[in-house]
Parts: sequence; C-alpha cells; structure tokens
Amino acid sequence: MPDKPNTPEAPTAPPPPPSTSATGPYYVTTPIYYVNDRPHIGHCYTTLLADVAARMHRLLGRDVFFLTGTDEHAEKVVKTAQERGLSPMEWATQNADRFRAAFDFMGFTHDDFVRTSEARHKERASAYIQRLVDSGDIELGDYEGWYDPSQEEYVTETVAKEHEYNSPVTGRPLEKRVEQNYFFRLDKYEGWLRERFESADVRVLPEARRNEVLGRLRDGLQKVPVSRRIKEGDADWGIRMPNDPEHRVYVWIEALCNYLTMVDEPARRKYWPRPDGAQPEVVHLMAKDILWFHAVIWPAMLHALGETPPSTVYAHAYWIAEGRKMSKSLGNFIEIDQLEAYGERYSLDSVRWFLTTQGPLGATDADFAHARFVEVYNADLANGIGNAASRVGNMIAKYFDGEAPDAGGCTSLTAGEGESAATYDWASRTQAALDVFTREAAGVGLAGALNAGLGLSNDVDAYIGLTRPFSIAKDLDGDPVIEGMSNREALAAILAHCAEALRIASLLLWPAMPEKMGELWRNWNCSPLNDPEDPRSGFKAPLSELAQWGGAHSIQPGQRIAKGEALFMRADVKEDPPQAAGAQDAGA
Ligand code: ME8
Repeated sequence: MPDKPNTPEAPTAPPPPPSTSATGPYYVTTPIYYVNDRPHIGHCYTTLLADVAARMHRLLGRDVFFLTGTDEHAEKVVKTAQERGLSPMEWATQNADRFRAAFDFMGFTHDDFVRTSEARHKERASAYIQRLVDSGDIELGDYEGWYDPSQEEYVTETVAKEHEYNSPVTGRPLEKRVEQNYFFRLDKYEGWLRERFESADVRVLPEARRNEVLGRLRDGLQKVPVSRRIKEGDADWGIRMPNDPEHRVYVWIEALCNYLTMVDEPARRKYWPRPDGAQPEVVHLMAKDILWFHAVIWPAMLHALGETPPSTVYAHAYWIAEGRKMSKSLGNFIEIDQLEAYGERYSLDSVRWFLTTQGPLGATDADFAHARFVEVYNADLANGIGNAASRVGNMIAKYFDGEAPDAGGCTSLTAGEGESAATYDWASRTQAALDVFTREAAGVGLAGALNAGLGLSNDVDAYIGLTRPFSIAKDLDGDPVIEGMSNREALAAILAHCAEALRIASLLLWPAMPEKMGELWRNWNCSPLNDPEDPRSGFKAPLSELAQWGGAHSIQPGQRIAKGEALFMRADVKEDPPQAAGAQDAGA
C-alpha cells in the first residue's frame, strides 16, 4: 500500500468517544511476560484487567478471546538457565508454569496461554518476518547504538544520556554496540501512524499516553533494528531470520507477533480484523513502559504485513508499594505469594476488587498500601455489597420465611421525609447503572463499570435506611406508612425491590468478584449461568436481558432466598498485613 506523505504538525484534538454499541468478537491481550521474572502484582494486575474486561464483554453477550502468556527468547533466559545447569527450555518451562499457576490462583479465564518457544508461534512469526523482507519493509544496514542488555533493547542517544549511559529501567550500564542488522522501515509509516491516532482508528488510551505518542512522533521515526548476528557459542534459542540464519530475530519484534500468531488460524481468524471483512475489536493492554512498541512499532508492522492495526492500545500506569517505587534493588515487589496471603485472609475476590478499582488504570500511579486495602475492603465489600446482601437476605428470611416477596406491580416508591426524601424508581435506576456499565466497559473504564454495580448496592442500603422495613415489620397492622398500601404490602414491595436491585448489582460486580457473586446467586437461586456450578458455562442471555427490571430473569415471588453466610467479614484495621508464606526460588 503506498505511503501517504507526512501530515504537518497539528494540535492534538481529543479522541472521539468510545463506541457504546460495540458488538461482534472482542479480542483482549496482555503483554507476554518475561519468563525470567517471578510473577508479581504488575503482571497479575494487567492480566486481571484483561480478565475483568473479558468477563464484562462475555456478560454483554460478545464472542471473546482472551490471550496471555510468556516471552521466552530473551538472552537472559539463556544466561540464567546456564547458571542453574538447565537448558533454556527447562528453565523457561519451570517459570512459565509459575505464571500459569499464579494466573490460576487469580481466577483468570484466558482462552489461551502462549509461550513464544512453541512451534505454533515460531513458525508463524518467522513467516511474517519473511513477508516483511519480501515487501522491502525489512532491509540490511549498519547499526550503532546504546544497548540495554538488562532489558534487551536499544535506547536512543537522548535517553542514554539522560540516564548517564545506564539502563533507564534497571540502572545497569548500557553497552555501545555496532552491528550489521536487519532493520524494519518504521520511518516509512510516520504519516500513516499519525492519521490512525488522529482519526482514532487506533485508540491510544488514556489520553495522556496518546499525547505522549503524538509528541514523540513529531521527533520523527527511525528504522528499527530487528535482528542480531548470532555469535559463536550462542545457544540455539529464539527465532532465526528466515532469509539469513546467521541472524536471530530481535526478541521484541518476535514477541509482538504473538498477538497475531495466536489467532492466525481458521477457527480464530474472526478475532483479527480483515481490511475487507469482519471488524472485531482488538484491545492490547499493558503498562506505560512498553507503550511505544504497542502503539507505534506493532501497528506499523501490521500495516506493512497488509493487516489491520489493533482498535485500542491501553497503557496503564504503575503500582507502587507502600508509597515507594517497586524495584529489584529495593526488593519490595509485591509478589504472587503476597497476593495469595491477602486472598487467604480477605478472599480472592477482595484482592481482585481492590486491584481493579484502586489500581493505576488511568495515567496516575497507584499505591498498594495495607491500610488502604483494609479501608476499601470494609467500605465497599464488608459494609457495602456484603452488608446489603445480608440485610436483605435476613429480612426476607425473617418476615417472608425465606421466600421472595411480591412487589405487587409497584416499581417506584418515594421514601424519607423532608430534605432526605427521595424517589426510587428502580427500573430507571437499574437501567442507568446498566448504561454506565456498558459505556465504561467499551472504553476500558473497568473501575467505572464496576462502581455502577457498587452504586446500586449502596442505593439499596440507603433505601433500607429511608424506608425502614424493619420498623414497618413491627407495625404490620398499624397506619399505612406508604399511601395506598397496607404495611404488609409495603414491606413486601420494599424487600422485593431490594432483592431485585441487588441481583442486578451482582451481575455488574461479577466480572471482578465471580466467586462471591456466584455464592450469592446460589443462595438466592438466581444464577444467570447455564450451569450455576460452572463459571465457564456461559450466560443464559446477554446482560441487557439479564438485567432487565421485572424481566424474564428477575427474582420471582416465592423464589427461595437463603440467608447464607456473610460474603465478607469485617476486617480489623489494626491487624498487621498478611505475610507471604515464604519467598520462592525463581528469577534472576
Ligand atoms: O515488557 N505496575 O515483559 P515484562 C503495573 N516481555 N504493571 C506492571 C508493573 C507495575 N509496577 N510492572 C510490570 C515485557 N507491569 C515484554 C512484553 S509484549 C509483546 C512483550 C506489567 O515481564 C505491565 O503490564 O517486563 C507491563 O507492561 C508488563 O508487566 C511488563 O512485563
């Protein structure tokens, strides 16, 4: 495809709002993680976001494919394996298994886990490289530059100087390297890329990150090295240049290809858009450290391959720990065993909730601080949805023998007196929450979507406070508290409203808290899953139907509502943070 001339510098207009009526397949990816590392909060966080997004879109009724995995061909894998007397593959397998185990613990529902050492990845990635050679997008040239061996990447002169010729990430010394390499002609695609960002064909989110990319584009684009000459004694690890086996494909270039290699087969091709065909949504999630590769190099590679670029590149900010940046030298990474200890004490769902709603989803870093964890746990979960569910379950048990009462056709009540009086029109309140959820999910606003669910549960709590069903129950034969209804009818209507609103809230909260909401559904006999015991069995209907007030899936009068155990016990703010079981032996 001919390249358009570069567009002149233009002020950056804000991106168009995300589509709210997205349908069709949805493909969400995480970075593939360096297999040399131990799984930590950062890896778990991005993968959790992908899991929550995948669950949200499945709930909305879309055909979802969720991919994660490990990036294995880094030089340091060879080095560490040697130090441990293992082959690179043995070492990579050990650590890839740790990632799998961590992701199982977190309850992730990825549809595939790619390891770049697998033939299915290597063969296709190699074919892409050959296509780029054939099209003239990859060519031979000399390269001299600053190489960061600890990160396996070249850094620009400006970045090298700024960090006094040390790695901007690990602080270890940079090396000057001169090599004859193959280069990808990224420079050809500057104008094309700018147009993609300006038209939001490729949405770069959040907006601060989009501005950063547009700013850097103005400095111009250079060719990108994509290979390294193999030295004598190098282990046979990685992918060779298909046209020149003396060279190995640079690990980053090959790693990016995973997003396509894993869906480049007939049954999965529907997940990658075709210029002339289906338009699924492709969402790449990552942190800001690797935005450039995903927002610039990868879309340009795809374009050169005649493929469509991803729809959304979302680069969140970082987790820090107790107010300090996490680093290897400080040894303060929150690792998976620490998250497991939190899961053990406060439930896995509370960890998922805290990370998703309090994490660095936008452009600002977020702090994992124990005191904050407990505060959020008590406010949102123990005193929030957990308490609302117990109150409603207990009252239905006590006043209606555990059978859902009949609202008698009433869907709206005005409660409270004077300034605190409020009208609760539940059909429109729940619809509004559903609209927020759907809109936020489309824009990767996962916390906003979940908070729409929490907001509904808080509404139920406030409604109970205003209508005081427990007082009405003490005076069933007294003067009507609500005009036009006996007190028994009012009590039934209020509790029916509460139960149905909480059922809808639970649907919106499920993507972050599948276990606890599954427990509530079992207690209340209202599971929307095809098989209530199998969280992967799919939903009976799309969310728009499931969450319809008074619709086919609503709580029916007479339905059993079991009290069940409290979903979340209140936590003691004075308790020390849970301790990880013990450091594991892994990583360099
Ligand atoms: O970069 N806060 O892998 P990686 C939040 N293999 N997220 C964090 C984080 C933090 N403090 N630290 C890491 C690589 N992450 C390449 C990717 S993709 C084709 C190749 C998360 O193991 C975040 O998602 O260094 C970040 O982008 C990723 O881990 C980097 O993982």
